[in-house]
Amino acid sequence: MEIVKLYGGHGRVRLYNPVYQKIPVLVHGGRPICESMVILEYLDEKWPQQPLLPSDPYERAEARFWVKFAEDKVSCSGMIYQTEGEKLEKARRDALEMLTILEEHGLNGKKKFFGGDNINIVDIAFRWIAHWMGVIEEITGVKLIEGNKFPLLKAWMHNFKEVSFISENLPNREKMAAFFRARRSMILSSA
Ligand SMILES: N[C@@H](CCC(=O)N[C@@H](CS)C(=O)NCC(=O)O)C(=O)O
Repeated sequence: MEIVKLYGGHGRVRLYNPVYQKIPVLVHGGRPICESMVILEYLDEKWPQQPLLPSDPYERAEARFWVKFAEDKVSCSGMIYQTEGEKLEKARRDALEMLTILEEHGLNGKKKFFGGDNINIVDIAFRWIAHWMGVIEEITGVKLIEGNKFPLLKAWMHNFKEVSFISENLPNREKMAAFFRARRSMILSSA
């Protein structure tokens, strides 16, 4: 399997994802598949021996609900590193509201993961909370997950990053911080 992960503006992104020109794009057998969650559903259907979605229809619907929630809300965290002043304060409030919903409704009553004992598509949909969000907190100075506020989320972040195939594939934190710091100053200076 050839996995192509490129940043926007590069020719191959335009070639593989001409509609949105965004990453990630999975190129399998020369054919591109775009949109993170479409890619995950493709992997689930192509390699059913490693299921990402539950088999029970009701549980599948529940998982899809949270995946949609993750997609809808990823932008509020993105806004934190792209803004300052009042807009940043609004993005901070929105992100805290999203985390509170996850703590109270998403993880409550669950086991180690959103998927129960094992990682499923919902855990992967919220991967950015486990790794990327800390980087954004560091470069903006906005603290979201602090003290004893989100015990279930904190435990989940720990469990998620403990899984070997996750920890072995996490992007380098320093490189991420440098990338997003530079991107933040570029966005703010052109605003
Ligand atoms: N809904 C899309 C969102 C993709 C997206 O926003 N990708 C960003 C990076 S996370 C991107 O390619 N931005 C353009 C750029 O970085 O130049 C998905 O989940 O795949």
